[in-house]
Amino acid sequence: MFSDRLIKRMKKARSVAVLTGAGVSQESGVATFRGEDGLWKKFKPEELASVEAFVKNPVLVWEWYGYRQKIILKTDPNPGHMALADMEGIFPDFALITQNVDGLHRKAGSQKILELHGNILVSRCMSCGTKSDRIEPEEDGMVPRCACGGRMRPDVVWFGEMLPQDILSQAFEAAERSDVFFSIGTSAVVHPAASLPVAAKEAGAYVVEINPERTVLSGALDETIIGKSGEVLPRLVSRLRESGKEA
Ligand code: BJW
Ligand code: ZN
Repeated sequence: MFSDRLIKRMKKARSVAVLTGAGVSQESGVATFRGEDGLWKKFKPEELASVEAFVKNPVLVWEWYGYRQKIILKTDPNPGHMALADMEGIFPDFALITQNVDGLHRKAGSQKILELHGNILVSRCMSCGTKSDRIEPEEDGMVPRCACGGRMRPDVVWFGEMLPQDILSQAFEAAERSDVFFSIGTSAVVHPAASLPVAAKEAGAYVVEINPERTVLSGALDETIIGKSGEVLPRLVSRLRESGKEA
């Protein structure tokens, strides 16, 4: 399953960066966005994940986020999340960059996490910016309000919105200084996150994708390991430990 080239690069690596997407949480029971069982099969992204959509129909948008929050609260990290938490202890410089908003990497014990698209379990007031970790809305058909009277929205990054700039800069820096970069469980169509594997490759990293399917990026990377992250990652960590790689 693992090429000699990859194991050799990983044994020598000081700096490793990982980009994760919705596929990493699929084995925890969180639906991906695109693909056969993807969330966007039922809902169009532009109808739900943009400021325009929220302004047009805040009740519908909150129903979708409330539904997902309730699912996410009941989920637990899977062996893929756990293996990534283990990897943090193996390399002196390790960055976990995630597009996921479910908080499962933190629940698995990862500490150095760069959340590019925010956190679905946090809400933010559109008027005063106050954040809350109350699960919203308490009833269907409601739009939660802040104490100031402003509308609360999920603290995530919607289409057309800027990503948090300090986190994005740290992500590009980590990608560019990495010796090995992994793109795991992402369709790699949403930018700027999808530019990270390319930036890593251009800066000289060995770039590896882990996904049950090839993606638009596969041809531009060093290798694609076809498989589920919850199966591939624990085997990779075991293989590294067998090869004598320890922090
Ligand atoms: C498994 C598996 C298993 C399944 N194991 N794998 C450059 C070019 C073109 C467009 C743009 C560009 N720059 C910016 C844009 C516009 C836009 C964009 O990228 N559009 C494209 C879609 C065309 N980007 C933006 O608007 C971003 N903002 C921005 O750039 O601001 C600057 C700016 C502003 C204004 C004008 C100009 C510039 C913001 C993007 C925000 C994305 N937000 C979302 C919603 C978050 C909140 C929520 O959760 O509701 O983030 S969209 C959604 O997609 C979510 C995800 O994080 C993101 C990525 O999806 P991901 O993780 O890749 O999931 P999937 O479902 O696509 O893929 C899952 C994969 O897993 C599949 O490959 C499966 O095979 C695999 N898999 N089982 C491993 N067991
Ligand atoms: Zn407020």
